[in-house]
Amino acid sequence: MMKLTRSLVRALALATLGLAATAAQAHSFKLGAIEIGHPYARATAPGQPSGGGYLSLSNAGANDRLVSASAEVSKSVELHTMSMEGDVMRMRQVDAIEVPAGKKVELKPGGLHMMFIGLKAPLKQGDTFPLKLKFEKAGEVTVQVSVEVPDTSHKH
Ligand SMILES: [Cu+2]
Repeated sequence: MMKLTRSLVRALALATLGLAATAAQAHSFKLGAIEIGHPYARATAPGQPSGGGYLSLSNAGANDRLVSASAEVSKSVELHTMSMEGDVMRMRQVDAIEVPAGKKVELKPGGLHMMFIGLKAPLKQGDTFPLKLKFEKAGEVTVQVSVEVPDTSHKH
């Protein structure tokens, strides 16, 4: 009885380690022909109402569109684009983000991004949280977002 329990515990511990290692090394997700690379969010200060989320979308299949995103960490997740209006960078909500066939689309600071609106708690560096992405054709996938501190030298 004791022996069985101990080996079970060891097996569970090894399985957990294996999963953690895989997540840290790869940190990309697949949904059919679409690969979702390095989903991350910026760490936020206490009281900050919203935060930015970023990832890359590589599409080896037919034209598709990212139509919505949702996460437990905030009331809603909006898809945003940034553009210059005169001398000012402004962001505005878009209905969908096009993911053309054979292309890689980057959601990154200063460009297309996700916005976690109405954060329930600050996003802390090192935390991860699930994010559900919905594509028009490929359907839905849940990815793990890692919370990172903004680093201007770190190109995504
Ligand atoms: Cu935004």
